Amino acid sequence: MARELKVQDSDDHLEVSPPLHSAAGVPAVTRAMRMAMKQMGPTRSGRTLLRLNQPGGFDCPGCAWPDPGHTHAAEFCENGVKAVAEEATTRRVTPEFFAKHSIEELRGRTDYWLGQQGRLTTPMHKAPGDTHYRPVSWDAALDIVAGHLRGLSDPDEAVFYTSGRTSNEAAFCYQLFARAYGTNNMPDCSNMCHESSGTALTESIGIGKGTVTLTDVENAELLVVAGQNPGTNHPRMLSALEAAKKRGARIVAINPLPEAGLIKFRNPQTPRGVIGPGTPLADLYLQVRLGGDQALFQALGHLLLQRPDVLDKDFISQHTSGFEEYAASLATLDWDATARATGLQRSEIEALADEFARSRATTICWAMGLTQHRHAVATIQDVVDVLLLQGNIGKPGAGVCPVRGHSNVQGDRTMGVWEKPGEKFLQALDDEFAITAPREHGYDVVDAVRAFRDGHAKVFMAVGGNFVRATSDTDVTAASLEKAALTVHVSTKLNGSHAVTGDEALILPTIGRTEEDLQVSGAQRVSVEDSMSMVHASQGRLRPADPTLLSEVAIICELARKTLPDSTIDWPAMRGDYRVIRSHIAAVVPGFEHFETRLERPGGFLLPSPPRDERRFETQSGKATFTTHEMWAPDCPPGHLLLQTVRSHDQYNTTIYGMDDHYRGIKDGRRVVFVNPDDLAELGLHDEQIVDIVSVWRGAAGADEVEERRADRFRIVSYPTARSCAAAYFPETNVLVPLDSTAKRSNTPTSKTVVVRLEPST
Ligand SMILES: Nc1nc2c(c(=O)[nH]1)N[C@H]1C(S)=C(S)[C@@H](COP(=O)(O)OP(=O)(O)OC[C@H]3O[C@@H](n4cnc5c(=O)[nH]c(N)nc54)[C@H](O)[C@@H]3O)O[C@H]1N2
Ligand SMILES: Nc1nc2c(c(=O)[nH]1)N[C@H]1C(S)=C(S)[C@@H](COP(=O)(O)OP(=O)(O)OC[C@H]3O[C@@H](n4cnc5c(=O)[nH]c(N)nc54)[C@H](O)[C@@H]3O)O[C@H]1N2
Ligand SMILES: [Mo]
Repeated sequence: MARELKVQDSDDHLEVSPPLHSAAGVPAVTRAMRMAMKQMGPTRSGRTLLRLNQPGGFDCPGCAWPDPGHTHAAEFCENGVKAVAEEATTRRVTPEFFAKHSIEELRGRTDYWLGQQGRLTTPMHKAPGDTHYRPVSWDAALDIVAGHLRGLSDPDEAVFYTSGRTSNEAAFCYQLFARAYGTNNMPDCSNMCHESSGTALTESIGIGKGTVTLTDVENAELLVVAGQNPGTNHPRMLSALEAAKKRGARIVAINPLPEAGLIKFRNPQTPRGVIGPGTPLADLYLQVRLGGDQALFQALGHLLLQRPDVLDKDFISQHTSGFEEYAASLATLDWDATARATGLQRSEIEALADEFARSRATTICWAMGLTQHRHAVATIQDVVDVLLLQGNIGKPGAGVCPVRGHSNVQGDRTMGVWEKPGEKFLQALDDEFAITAPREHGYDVVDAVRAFRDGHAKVFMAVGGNFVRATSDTDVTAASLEKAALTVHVSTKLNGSHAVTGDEALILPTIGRTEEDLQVSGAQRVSVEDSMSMVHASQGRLRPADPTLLSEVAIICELARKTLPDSTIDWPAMRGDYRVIRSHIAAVVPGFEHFETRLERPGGFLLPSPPRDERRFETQSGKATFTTHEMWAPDCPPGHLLLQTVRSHDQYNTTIYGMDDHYRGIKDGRRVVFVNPDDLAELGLHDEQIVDIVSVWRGAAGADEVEERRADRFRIVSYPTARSCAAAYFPETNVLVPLDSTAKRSNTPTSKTVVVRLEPST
């Protein structure tokens, strides 16, 4: 078991070929199956994959795209298979592994190498001053955490992070524990992800979630996909785009990169996709400059306002506020500024306006390409404004569709994992459990790093995720976490964050989605919420990676019991039977009435959405709100480029499945930077050259002093991206993103605009 695994971990064999123009198809699933066999072997692969996204099976730990009624016999995609294989692997990380590798040594390893070692099996403890993790009993491990928490002078010195894999049940217990303990310090991966969408939508339409269902996507007349790469990150979305296309929908892609999955889809589940030519997707492909979407949507608003015949005047007068001001702000447009910001021709923007004018039902989907910019919140509100002009909210085929990342990131928020909980939620929690939850807002991700850096926080606990590698400014984040008195990670797999420890540290291994969760009352199911507010059950059947593993719920409830001995909350009852947790959720969270029985329905149930269901907007004005913003776009000084940090096809955030980025033509390497050939010529650089990427940052207020950060030795790949824009993979490039470079109001790191220059490596 403890045999060393050889993992190729360098770019020595990097090969580059031209990018592809279509996505998916049989080769994709074949590639993924090969990966599954390598991790699980044939019998386990078959047994596991057949239960993916099936009634009575488990929810795919891949992305948050909904399942079409849980009916297809093989409702999985290439990346779902990879995500399952990564978790259901037969490889194991045992105490002998930790005896052999010091923490210092693990710190030098990539997340790929760490992840390939397999599943964690044993609670591990690093004592103060020690160089290695050593095995520890569950009881002793949880006593250590409880001891630290009880010893803090203020509950706000503890920080409780969550990644969006956590089930509703675990998330609910976790936030209850944090609040019963006395803090709202609950940063989560959302802070780095769709926080900008939540902030923008709550103000504009009164709810921080999308307003469409899968049926709406399939019935839209116009589908806009902006700042999203579904071919890699939400492959099952391509089936919905294909279905829409077959019904005559038009599709517009807005993206600086020509992403294969937006150009053409070869569906592995239809004959046409297997042997035929596939379905062309985007009718219009706008290669916008990074951060140019706000200018684009304002120009679109301007053009639509010139055509009163295409506006929905009844909707505007009955259901919206702020129209006059919005219309006045876009009565004229500076086309030169628009061209500079978007990098697009006026005729391209006019073509986009024609698409909108023709459509009676428009849905706009987006992901990280819109949310991770300084002006992300304003940009998303400008997107909503355009939809409001034509009444495209709360009617079939129309609405906003922020496509979520982690499979239960939306559910975790619904369960109260949030550093800024609302009064209504806290009041319901207080009533149900006879506690007084703290009212003061807590730290989000970036503020949590600052709190450790400045000595205000002392204990860091994470349920899932890879905080140090996923957060911006890796070196600053790592140095801050190292100041903690205790760091605790509840994890399935080893990752870079485990090698960045506080004075004392713990790794608590846990079971995953694919595995059976046995408690005193029997096998438990859990629930999750997808990107379109469908809640459904998930139940794993595989034997856990190790018989001693505890579930996330068990770890949290036992820790709560030890930390809060006087608590009147019955933690053991919740741990023993998750139905008890669900009955509390039903009492606290609106929309979860009769939770247990509604969970029986195959495919689950839909949570209410006032804008979608009844065009009701719970905003300040009681109406959907047009917002007016001054146009802004990132500045790119001469000799520099705007860098976006993206995912390759072979990774799940910081989990690296392999070293290829198939659709973009990259094989066996990750340290590449994609640059437009014309920019290369202008900068005096060339394809295949090895360069250091240097980010330059003047501070949020444009300070005089320039801060520089460096990532060494990337190979230039000449690539047809938008002008003055570059792209490279995260987490490697997170060292370049300054901690203080965040979106206004949502505080999300600006991972999609980093001003950089490229220097030939020495
Ligand atoms: N296989 C796989 N699936 C995943 C993930 C994964 O890592 N692997 N991650 C999950 C998570 S947590 C998330 S949040 C989602 C992320 O899903 P995506 O948002 O698709 O992920 P990114 O790779 O960050 O891609 C951003 C896309 O936006 C484009 N873009 C960047 N900047 C701009 C801009 O300024 N304007 C416009 N219009 N486009 C821009 C990029 O070119 C790219 O196509 O995927 C989820 N699903
Ligand atoms: N530069 C840059 N940085 C980014 C982004 C970007 O686009 N660019 N994207 C951001 C986004 S959108 C997101 S969502 C964040 C992601 O941030 P995180 O969610 O923190 O990171 P992940 O890489 O998804 O976490 C992977 C780890 O989760 C653990 N894990 C997996 N499954 C389970 C489980 O079932 N239970 C438990 N307890 N642990 C589990 C494993 O140990 C694994 O190593 O990263 C952000 N960081
Ligand atoms: Mo995400």
